Amino acid sequence: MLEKFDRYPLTFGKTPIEHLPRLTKALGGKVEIYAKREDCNSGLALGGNKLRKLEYIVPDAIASGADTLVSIGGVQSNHTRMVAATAAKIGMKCRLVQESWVAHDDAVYDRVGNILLTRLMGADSRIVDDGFDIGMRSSFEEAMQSVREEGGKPYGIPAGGSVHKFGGLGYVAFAQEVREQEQELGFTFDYIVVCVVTGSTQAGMIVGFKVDGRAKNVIGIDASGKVEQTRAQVKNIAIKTAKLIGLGQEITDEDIHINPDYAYPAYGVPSHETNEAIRLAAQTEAMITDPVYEGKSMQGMIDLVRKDYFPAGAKILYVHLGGAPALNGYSYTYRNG
Ligand code: 5PA
Repeated sequence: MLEKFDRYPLTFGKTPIEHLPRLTKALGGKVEIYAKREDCNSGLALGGNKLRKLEYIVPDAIASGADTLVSIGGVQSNHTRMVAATAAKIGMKCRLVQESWVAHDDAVYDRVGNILLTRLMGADSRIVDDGFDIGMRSSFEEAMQSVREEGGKPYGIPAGGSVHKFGGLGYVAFAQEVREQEQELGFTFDYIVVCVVTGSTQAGMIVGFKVDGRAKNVIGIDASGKVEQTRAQVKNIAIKTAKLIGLGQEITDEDIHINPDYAYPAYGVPSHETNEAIRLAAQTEAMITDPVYEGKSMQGMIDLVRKDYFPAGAKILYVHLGGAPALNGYSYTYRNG
């Protein structure tokens, strides 16, 4: 399905699927919980989901003759960290717009975690005041223009790599990888739980799992707090990606399952329940999730298990997309664990 697309390897290869027996037991043992460790996918600056997307974007960037990757995210964006890492690895420059997406104060929020790593890798990272939005921004266009004015050739990558024409391909490949691992494991997963914000991770999975009728079993847990915008973006990317790969099946509203219940109180701000979920995963499995993304999808999965949303005996694959560096920006929240 993806053979016709160039891929520039940035990851180690297949990511492990890990059984989580202590978390399974802590949640009553009625369903079996596994994690697919996208957070351990690469040696590039602590890795994460964006690298799967960037593997299909980089060949286009190189072919364009660009010398600078340009992208955008929040101050503690994982995506911009991954673009900075990719630029360093392929020998390009990197210009980033880091917007003030999160209503969160911590003395070192703009100095630690993702942004620290981003700066360390030599990216030119510029913090601006704009608030949260997953769409296209004027600050992004200004960053592109500033590279041009300095005589450089920019290559633009949208927020989360999502609305890029190849942004959905990485997670189509993910679905194929899961199918191969299911063969080795000797069973299939009934549900896949994944955090969703800018949309191409879930959209790629929807297209990839549509092949075997499982698109609707991909449960997106919204962390954007703007679920209608996110749902529309997921649908749009899934439709375009399906067309691009020649899927031959139509993506419909029934294929897109997004749960809005766990994004509160706001994007980037963990609720008490988010923090409890982060602690439970850490204390049962030493699996580290963050307050912006994976903590919310962990919270969602835990709550859905406790509510008996999943039938007894179901096998659930929690997809861990990375993001732990942001925890450093929440040092006060977790000062006592
Ligand atoms: C992000 C995104 P999508 O944006 O593809 O829906 O993925 C959501 C997601 N988990 C889930 C982690 C750890 C993520 O980093 N991060 C963004 C960023 O700027 O880092 C794009 C928002």
